[in-house]
Amino acid sequence: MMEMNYHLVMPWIVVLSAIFLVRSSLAATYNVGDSTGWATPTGGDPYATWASQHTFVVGDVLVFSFISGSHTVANVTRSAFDGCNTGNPLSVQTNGPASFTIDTVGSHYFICTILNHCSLNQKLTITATASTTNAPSPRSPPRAPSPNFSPPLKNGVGAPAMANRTIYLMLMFIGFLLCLN
Ligand SMILES: [Cu+2]
Repeated sequence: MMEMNYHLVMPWIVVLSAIFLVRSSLAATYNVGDSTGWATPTGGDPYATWASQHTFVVGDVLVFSFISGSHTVANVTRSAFDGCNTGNPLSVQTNGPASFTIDTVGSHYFICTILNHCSLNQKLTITATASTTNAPSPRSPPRAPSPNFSPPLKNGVGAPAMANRTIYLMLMFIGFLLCLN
């Protein structure tokens, strides 16, 4: 047990490190609010807390989970976010779960347009930086900010996950080959 066979172990360390590096820079899918989903907070500012616990890059997908009719998710300007102005959003999605692909660097603002939910802090702002691996981003072409773009959910959630899995499999295969040598 004390004698580690470095010939066998080293390739795996390399592979695991590579997986970690690739993972940390690839676009990812986030469930906003985690298990709470997109709901009206009963106190505090949980979505600010949630956002502060994550880092976002262009290409990431935000999934807002809510029952259609109970909430909405509107992409709004900063001033509309600050003032909870629901009048003139950039886009609104009324069907939950709703996904939003972050397609530009910088800050993005989301609010619920139902009743006074925004005033109760059902609002989220995130700031995205450039992705290190897919700068021109062939996987995420600029998406029309169409409000009723119904199938984006499957594409948005599935594509990055699929790319991740492909890279995992490739790295596992490389590790396997290294072990054979
Ligand atoms: Cu709401």
